[in-house]
Amino acid sequence: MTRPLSRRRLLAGLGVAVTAPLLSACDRLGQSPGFRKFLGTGEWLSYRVHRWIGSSAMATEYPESALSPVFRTNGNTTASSAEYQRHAAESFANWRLVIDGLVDAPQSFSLAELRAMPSRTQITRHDCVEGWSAIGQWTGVPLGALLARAQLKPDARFVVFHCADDFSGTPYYESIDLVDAFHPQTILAYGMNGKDLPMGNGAPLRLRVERQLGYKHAKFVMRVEAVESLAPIGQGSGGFWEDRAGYDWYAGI
Ligand SMILES: Nc1nc2c(c(=O)[nH]1)N[C@H]1C(S)=C(S)[C@@H](COP(=O)(O)O)O[C@H]1N2
Ligand SMILES: [Mo]
Repeated sequence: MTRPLSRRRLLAGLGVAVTAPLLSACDRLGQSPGFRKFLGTGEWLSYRVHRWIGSSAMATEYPESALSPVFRTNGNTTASSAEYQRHAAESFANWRLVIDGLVDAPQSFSLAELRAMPSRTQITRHDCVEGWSAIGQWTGVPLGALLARAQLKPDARFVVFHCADDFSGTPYYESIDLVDAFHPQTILAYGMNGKDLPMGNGAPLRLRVERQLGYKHAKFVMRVEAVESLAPIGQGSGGFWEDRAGYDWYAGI
């Protein structure tokens, strides 16, 4: 079990800027026996090691010359719901991202509002668990900035991404902890390779959580929900593939 004091000292020694509420939220997470049981043993080890040595470590960023000539699509390449198709037909002019759950100030943002906010552009490598990788450029709003506006309640532990698409009627969703949610490279991207995010890659908005595998990068994000526990969401394992196929919830690279 992590001793908060020594870890705080370690992080301070590394010169890593971690806000106190965030760190204590992470400590509380680690101390929660339910959460420990929720992860596999190897997964738990990798989660703890990553949290110990590098809560703020950055994923590698690449120069433009490294961009893959083709960034393939994978999984769903559209969402079949009538609502999503209507938004797509309107070029997402009336689409809104909702942020709710354990927040004091629920938010909703149009695409224009998101585009007007301070943005981050990063060129990173996407690694799919199926064995392919591609380097792409992503532009979007840091998730942390949106969560700061929504003001997380103290009992919020995870952030859930509800997507517009489904597989045979089961909606796609994903979730991450607050360390990844507030990581500077964690963005909700509306741009890819200098253009609007193509539908196949998750238009109008998709998550980039660069230190984890591809399936965590939820496409077609409609709603971001702050929760205390993942148990009541979907089948309770924290994501579509985690529920369906036993994929690790913590897919740290
Ligand atoms: N909503 C949604 N998000 C998703 C998926 C999906 O099918 N639906 N597939 C995941 C998988 S397995 C990968 S590898 C990436 C693929 O992203 P891309 O289509 O931009 O290559 O999206 C992830 N996010
Ligand atoms: Mo994937």
